[in-house]
Amino acid sequence: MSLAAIEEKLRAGERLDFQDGLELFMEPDLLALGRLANAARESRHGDRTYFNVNMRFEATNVCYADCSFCAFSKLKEDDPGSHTTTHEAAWQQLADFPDPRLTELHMVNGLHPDLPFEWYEELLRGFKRVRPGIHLKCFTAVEIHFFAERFGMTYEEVLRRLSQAGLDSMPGGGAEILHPDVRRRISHDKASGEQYLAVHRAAHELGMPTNCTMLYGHIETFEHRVDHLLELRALQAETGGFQCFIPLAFHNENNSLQKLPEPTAVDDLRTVAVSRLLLDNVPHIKAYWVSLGVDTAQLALRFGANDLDGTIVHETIYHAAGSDVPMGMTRDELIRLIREAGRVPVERDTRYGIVEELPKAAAPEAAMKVRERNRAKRSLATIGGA
Ligand code: V47
Repeated sequence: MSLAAIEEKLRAGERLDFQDGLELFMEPDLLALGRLANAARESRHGDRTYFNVNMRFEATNVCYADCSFCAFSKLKEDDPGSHTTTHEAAWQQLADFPDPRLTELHMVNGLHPDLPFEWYEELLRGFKRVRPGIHLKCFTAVEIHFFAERFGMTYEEVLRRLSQAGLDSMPGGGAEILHPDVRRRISHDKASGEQYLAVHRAAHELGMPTNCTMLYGHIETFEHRVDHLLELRALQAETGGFQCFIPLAFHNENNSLQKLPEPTAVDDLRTVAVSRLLLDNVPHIKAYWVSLGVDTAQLALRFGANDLDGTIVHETIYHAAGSDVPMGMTRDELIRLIREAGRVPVERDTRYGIVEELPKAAAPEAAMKVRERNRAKRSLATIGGA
């Protein structure tokens, strides 16, 4: 089917299928694809582009799983570079966060073989003690599955207990590629694709919102990507619990897949665009600036994405895998990126409640600068002439 035929389907409100997804990934005209995705984005969100003031935290990087793309985890507690926080140090870090606008703590950890379940519960309780208003977006579905197996609980029991301790929502990490042919080769010893989805289903049934991701640009094919997106779409049709989808671009340093090239900017933008078109029931598509790089993330705001993630402050997973983006960004920098893309910056909380909607720039910043310079010159000339 041609792009024009897919466009016709979209206009008629028809759902895209597997074959359409493949065609979109194969479409050579990136700008035409981007235009379709941008139209879908604008019909939902107009120019609104979300970001938040958040911080990343990892309690431990000790992980018994051996994912071939991962550069962040250490197998054992005494391996060089491994670390596990104390409760006090974790709480202090949150208490010391200087910006009162902080709304979210995003925590992802390794699968530590020895920490008791109560340790995590106490960690969450302490976070809420030091900053009662903070939203705790913590633990991937892979971690929840690990807790369930290790501590002999159902997903529901794990989630209920963590929620009673303060957990508010779950991030989307750990999805990688859901298809077993890929998963078997890159992350064979953790939750399967089905288990990843089952944990999210359990969270949604408890009323807990979650995000979802896809790690692309390594050994998978376009078929695997389309399959992955359609699996997520099917679960969303059932539960409606996904808030946001985040395509994650593979980084190749310091891991066992380092011989593979990383995805190009064209692949990044195409993946964002196809995600927006196939995941027609997931409201938000995030251009995670750490994973895409700042420039591509900004461009992605015209290819279907309507969110940039947040300030983050201290990112570790992508930096371990060779990313050279900053460790964090200021709120002003995020606002500038969004404005320069001609969009309206909207500071949000994790549930997409609006914290502050900022005005759109009157013109792209570069043009503003020229105008300001000309205005300054004119007033100098007036003074000179008086
Ligand atoms: O699960 C690990 C991925 C994920 C590499 O939910 C890698 O709002 C690329 O899930 N190259 C963690 N990717 C990050 C994540 C996330 C990020 C931002 C926002 C949200 C959200 C979730 O990072 C992991 C894994 O899929 N990852 N190593 C790598 N070498």
